[in-house]
Amino acid sequence: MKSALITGITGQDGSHLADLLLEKGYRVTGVVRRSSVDQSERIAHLLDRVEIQQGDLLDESSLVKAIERSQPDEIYNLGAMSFVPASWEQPVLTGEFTALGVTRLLNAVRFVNPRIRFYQASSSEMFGRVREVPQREATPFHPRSPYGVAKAYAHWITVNYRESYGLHASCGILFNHEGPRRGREFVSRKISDAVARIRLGMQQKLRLGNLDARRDWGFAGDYVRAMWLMLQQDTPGDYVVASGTQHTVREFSEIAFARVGLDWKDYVETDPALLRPAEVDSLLGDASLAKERLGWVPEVSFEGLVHMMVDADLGRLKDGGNRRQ
Ligand code: NAP
Ligand code: F7E
Repeated sequence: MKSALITGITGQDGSHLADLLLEKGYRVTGVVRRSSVDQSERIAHLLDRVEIQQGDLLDESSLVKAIERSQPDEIYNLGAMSFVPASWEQPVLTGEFTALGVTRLLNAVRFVNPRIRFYQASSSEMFGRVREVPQREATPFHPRSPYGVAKAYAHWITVNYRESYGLHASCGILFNHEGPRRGREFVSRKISDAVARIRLGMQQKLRLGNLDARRDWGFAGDYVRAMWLMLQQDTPGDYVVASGTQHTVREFSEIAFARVGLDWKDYVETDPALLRPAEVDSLLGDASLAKERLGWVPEVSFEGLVHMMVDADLGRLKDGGNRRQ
C-alpha cells in the first residue's frame, strides 16, 4: 500500500486529492495546523479514513515529525495562503507560508528521506503580466501580487532542490480551478453562492470588482488527477495544467445567473473597492505537455463547471446549508 502526506488537506484541492488517493488505495495523512475552531468541513466525510498530524509550514520541526511519523512515499504540498488580495494585506506572512514554507518542507524531505516524491502547487499567477499567449512551461514569469511573487520563489526553490540534491520534485503550474468546495471569497464561488441566494430571496445584489478579467477556469476534481500523475512518472518535471479556454468574470456571471433563469445585469454591481492594486488581466494555459506525457485531459467543461457550482449552492442552501459539497 502506498502512502501519501498532504499539506493543505483541509483546503479545496487537499480534500479532492485525499478523495482520489483513498480511492486508489493509498494510506493518506494530512498535515493540519492548530486552530481554535474546527477547519475540517471539507474533509468531514473522510476523517475516519485519513490520519491527521499537527504541523505548520512556519515550523520545520513539526514538518520533520509529520514525515517521520507517516513515512510517506509521496508528499503533496498544497498548503499556502492562497487568496491573492490578502497577500497585499499580509505580504510578509504570505512569503513565510507560501514561499519559505516550501523550503522548510523540502529540507524536511531531504533530512528524513530524500527518496520521497514531492509535488509543489505552483500557480498561473506566476505569469502575471503575461509575456506570451498561451502560457506554457517555458513562458517567463512576471508576477503581479505578493502571492505570485511567493509562488515564483516556491517554484524555483523546488526546481533548485531537484537539481541540487536529485529529489524527485515536480511543480504543477495550475491555472484557476474551482468547484463546490471552493472558498467563498474567490470570484467563482462568490458568484455561485450569490446566484443561489438571490434565487431563493436571501440576497438582493452581488458586488464584484473587475468584470473584464479573463481566466482559464477548470474543475478542481480534474486538476488533482494531474498532480497524482506527475508523481507517477519515472522522471520529475514541471507541467502547465489548464483547460485551454478563457472566459471573463462577466461571462461567468452571465452563465451562472442564466442557470436559474435570471439576467445577471439586474443583480451585479461593480465596486471599485474590489479592484486590485495590480491586476492579472488575462490568463490562458497550454497544457499540451501534460496531455502528451501524463495523458491528462480535463473532463468538465466551463459551462459544466458553472452549472455544477450553482446547482451545488442551491441544493446546499435549500438543505439549510448542511449538504456536503
Ligand atoms: P485553499 O482552499 O485556500 O487551501 C489552502 C490550505 O493551506 C488549507 O488547508 C490551509 O489550512 C492550508 N494552510 C494555510 N497556511 C498554512 C500553514 N501555515 N501551515 C499548514 N497549512 C496551511 O487552497 P486551494 O485552492 O486548495 O489550493 C491548493 C494549493 O494550490 C495552494 O498552494 C494554492 O496556492 C495553489 N493553487 C491553487 C489554485 C486554484 O485555482 N485553486 C491554482 C494554482 C495554485 P487551514 O484550513 O488551516 O486554513
Ligand atoms: O479572482 C476578479 C479578480 O480571487 C479571479 C487563487 O486560487 O487562482 C486564484 O487566484 C479574477 C481576478 O482568483 C471579484 O480581480 C472580480 O482577476 O477568484 P479569484 P485569482 O486571483 O485568479 C490562482 C491560479 C491561484 O493560484 C490563487 O491561489 O476575478 N474579480 N470581482 C474578483 N475576484 C474576487 N475574489 N472577488 C470579486 O468580487
